[in-house]
Amino acid sequence: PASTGLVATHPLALATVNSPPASVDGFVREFLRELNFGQGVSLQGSTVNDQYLALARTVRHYLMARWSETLRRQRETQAKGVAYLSAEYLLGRQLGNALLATDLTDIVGEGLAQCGIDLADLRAQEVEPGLGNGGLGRLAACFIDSLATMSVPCIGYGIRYEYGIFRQTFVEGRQVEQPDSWLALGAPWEFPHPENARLISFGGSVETTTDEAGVERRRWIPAWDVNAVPYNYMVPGYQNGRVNTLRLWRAQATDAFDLKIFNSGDYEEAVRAQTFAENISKVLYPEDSTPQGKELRLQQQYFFVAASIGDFLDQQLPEDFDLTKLPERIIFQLNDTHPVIGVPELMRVLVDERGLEWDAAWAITQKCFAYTCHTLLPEALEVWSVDLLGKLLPRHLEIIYRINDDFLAEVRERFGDDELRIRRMSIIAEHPERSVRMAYLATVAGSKVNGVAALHSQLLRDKVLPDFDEFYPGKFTNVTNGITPRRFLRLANPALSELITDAIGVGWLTDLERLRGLESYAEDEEFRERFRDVKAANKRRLDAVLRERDGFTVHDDHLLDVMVKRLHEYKRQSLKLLHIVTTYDRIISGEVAAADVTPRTFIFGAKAAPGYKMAKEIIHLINAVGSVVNADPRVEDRLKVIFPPNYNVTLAEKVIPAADLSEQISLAGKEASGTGNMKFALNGALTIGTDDGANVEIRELVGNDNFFLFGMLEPQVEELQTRGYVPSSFYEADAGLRRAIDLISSGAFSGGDRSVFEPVVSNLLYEDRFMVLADYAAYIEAQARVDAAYSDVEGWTRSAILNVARSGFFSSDRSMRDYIERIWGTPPSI
Ligand code: CRA
Repeated sequence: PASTGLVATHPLALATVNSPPASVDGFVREFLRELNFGQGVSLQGSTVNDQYLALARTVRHYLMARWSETLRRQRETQAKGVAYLSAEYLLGRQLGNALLATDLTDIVGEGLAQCGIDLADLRAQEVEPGLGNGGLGRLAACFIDSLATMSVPCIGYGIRYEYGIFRQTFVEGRQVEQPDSWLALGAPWEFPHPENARLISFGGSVETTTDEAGVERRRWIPAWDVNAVPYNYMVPGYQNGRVNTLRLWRAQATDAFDLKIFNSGDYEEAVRAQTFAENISKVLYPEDSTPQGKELRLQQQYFFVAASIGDFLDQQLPEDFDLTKLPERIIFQLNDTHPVIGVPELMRVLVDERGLEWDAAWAITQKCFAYTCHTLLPEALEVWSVDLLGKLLPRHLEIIYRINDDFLAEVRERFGDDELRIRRMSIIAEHPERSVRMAYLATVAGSKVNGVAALHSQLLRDKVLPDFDEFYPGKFTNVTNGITPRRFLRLANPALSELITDAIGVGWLTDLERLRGLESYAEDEEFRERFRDVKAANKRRLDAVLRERDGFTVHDDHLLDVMVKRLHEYKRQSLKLLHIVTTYDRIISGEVAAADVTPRTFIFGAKAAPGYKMAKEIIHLINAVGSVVNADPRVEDRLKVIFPPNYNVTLAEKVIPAADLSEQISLAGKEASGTGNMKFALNGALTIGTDDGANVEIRELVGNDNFFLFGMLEPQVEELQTRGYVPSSFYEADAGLRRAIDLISSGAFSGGDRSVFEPVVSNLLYEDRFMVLADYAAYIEAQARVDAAYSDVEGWTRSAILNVARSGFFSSDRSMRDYIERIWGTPPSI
């Protein structure tokens, strides 16, 4: 109803309130008001958590007007936008980013100081939403940040997990997982909208019915359903007045479940039924790149994708919208295979619910989806058994079969009855059990398919989907990943940001290629000194954080050598470990004097999937090596191995700016892109790395002299594989390697017990799927180059500055431009 009179003109009835940046006084008033009326406490009586919640809500006020304005304009213009479908968003803390986006950091800092509160303490109070595993989830968060900053219409769709990625602790050096109850102290950034809940169905059967026109139609009769409740989050652009939306869905039992409670009289059973429904959004599956084919996981995928597509069609489009125009209005970007069930879902809605003909619906669907593949590991390519899929989503399985039949008919038309090819390309695999290959379905349905770095996209075409590449010329493309400079430079590294701005002025934060302007400063002695001061200050800051967090110290005269990423054998944390053990062995055997060793602190950060045994053994070994090396007086404190538990975005923001050396040492051809590698280079660390993923492009850009390349190239890996790789032969042939491995097997890191690390050692000697031993010698040699380079202080600083200056390409703003040009066709909008 239209409001009238006083209400219509009241400022609170217009969505423009609070939009101009506040004065300090204005801010204080609003903050105290939130504290009093929102939290129900006085300033004197408030806890840090009260203050944090009140502050978050106050900052939210300043985004509110921009948000409604963005939504209003989108309704009005109906400009083409992106619906980013992702099962993961690894957001990191929100407060700092919201302050940066609104340019309120100084005002808020000052206002809080007047209240006797330190802004830093309130920022530290925030528990980060860890709704992702690693690179893929963090990438989604960077992308939505960039789109908002570039004024491109985007809705991020995902799942509001009640428990995000587990909290990692170590007990006697072994990983122990704890639930991540990130919502426990309040969730001030979210806006729940239970009134907009959508019903999502599962199970049951499919019938044939005849509609009014006498046409036979298939109709899904589901067996059970749950409510999907949307929770909205603001995605503020950087100081541009735009706020996009991230919509995460929470599962809630429907009334049907309540009714069961009432009717059955079996209260316990009824509550169980309710729990069953709500389990769907309970917890993030903690596997990174190695999904388990769990039924609940498929439920999660369908749950959020069906809710999102339904929301888009019913809520975001005008009522009389002509669905044949859908591709002009939206592109659904599939973040890996996790949301691919959206393809048959859109077909089902168009055909079964909206009454379109199959061919018309398929023409729309094929234009509305695009698919990003994030991996090459065969075990990471999702497949769902036909039994499971048919039980949970019988109508969708039918639709998939029909898509496959039509597709294979086209293949036959082109290639004749080439049965081998048909079997290779079928969306349905027959062995080891009949199942749906989600990557194939995405490739057939997607208007474009992209890999995430140049090498990865090439290998995707040549090795994983060559038949499809041949069949669909022009469908495959590359978009190299990127990272947001707002979070990973401006927020994480204020000291370096200030130095940069002093040198080249403002503007680089939204146009990162301008960092090129720093190149000439690499030759400026005074600038180099200031650059080193920044690095040293960042090491001291990290030292303070780690002391308080875990009791570790970081020496600022040590080379800080960092390997932070998920624990995965292909990433080869064990290769890093062999380098450490070798250096240690050289000291204790007297081969080198401790005083002649470059002082280094090695930092690891890594979570292992709870069910991934070998990864957990490696974590245990890192901790064990650390305890021994750190305590051995012969080392004279020149080597330190520290492994702070629970590596997450918050810790990354402290570790990366302090790093000197970035370890990117995956076996060539296995790391699709990596994005940590970009964050380090942008913050002035040098990379030691293989010719893999985005390392290839980093090296090309920063220059060979400013990058430590080592190891086999991808074709050499392939060749060794075909020739037959025998890891023990490398052990036999290399005395240094033998000594390192023997030291581990001797029990030197396990109190003399030789059995403890036997599984790790045997795996390296007799299996070594990722060829750690084959690259060992090259790695040790490259580390010697690192030592030599580090001893030239000025030369190292020069290289570090050039890494910063030449990393502008890795801004996620550039990635978004590439997606827009090559895939989406969604220009910036007002
Ligand atoms: N695990 C890749 O392994 C890549 C990110 C984002 C990954 C990384 O090399 O940087 O995606 N793959 O593109 C993945 O999740 C399902 O596959 C990752 O994060």
